[in-house]
Amino acid sequence: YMDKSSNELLCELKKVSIHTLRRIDIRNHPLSSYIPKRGLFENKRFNSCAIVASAGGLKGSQLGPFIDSHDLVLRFNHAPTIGFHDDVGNKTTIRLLNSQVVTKPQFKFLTSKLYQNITIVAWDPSNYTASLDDWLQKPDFNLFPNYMEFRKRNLKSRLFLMNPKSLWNVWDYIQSNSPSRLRRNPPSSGFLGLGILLPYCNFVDIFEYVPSTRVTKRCHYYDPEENVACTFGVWHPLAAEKLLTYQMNIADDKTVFQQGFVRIPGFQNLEC
Ligand code: NCC
Repeated sequence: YMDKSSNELLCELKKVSIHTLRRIDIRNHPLSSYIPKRGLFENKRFNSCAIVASAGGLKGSQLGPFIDSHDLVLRFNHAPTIGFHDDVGNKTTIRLLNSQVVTKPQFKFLTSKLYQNITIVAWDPSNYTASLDDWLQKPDFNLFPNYMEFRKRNLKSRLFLMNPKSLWNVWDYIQSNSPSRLRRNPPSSGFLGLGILLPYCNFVDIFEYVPSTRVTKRCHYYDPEENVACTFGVWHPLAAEKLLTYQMNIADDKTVFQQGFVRIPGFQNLEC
């Protein structure tokens, strides 16, 4: 696996099932009727997509205008843009939220402007061996009440749930392409975001996920807290994800390590 090409790795990833939860997946469950009838982006396609990792290394990067020049911009959790436009831009097309952000009162999921008028995908980790029913009965953080309330308040909202099986499909993929044994913790939002976008984009630029020369002890660009685990991982298999992402990258090293982004070709243009 060490010398698989970008193309080989992506052709493998293309076969991994990564989907949002659909009504038919949970047919008779009360949650089912709250799920949007239409799928995530269906037949929509984007040329350029940007994923903004929340890393401290983005601070001072001045990448904002370039990030905003992408057709789609994905951000994570409660990562703000207001006050940080120069470094991270202000366009947000989609947010990927972990279930802590959906449930913990401090994030004000139901009322914050951060989550209005955009597409949202929320995810919650089931156990590796759990069935969909197990997960519905016992999610890690119970995101279903707020999910239903959010959808009730705005019937046109584009709020999706990730199929929890997809998390472990992605984990299996990372493990099978990693030299060391990984703990069974789900991938970070960062790698999940890549998996979600690749079918819809000609290419995906991921900002400050593979650390550039701006690398810092700082966890987030929006918060002074220092914690190197945010960049290199403790719970999520972050280091393995990042190595694999670097292996899929087609940009030159100056782009990756000076400018601070990797470019991953979308599934549309692959020859497998
Ligand atoms: O920090 P977090 O991640 O919200 O970051 C989003 C994604 O950006 C990439 N990242 C972040 C910081 C950094 N220094 N380097 C990076 O590469 C990672 O790919 C990361 O996934 C998450 O993945 O959802 C996570 O969420 C936080 C936290 O729950 C939310 O920010 C809400 O406060 C988790 N931290 C804790 O639970 C304390 C983090 O482990 C994973």
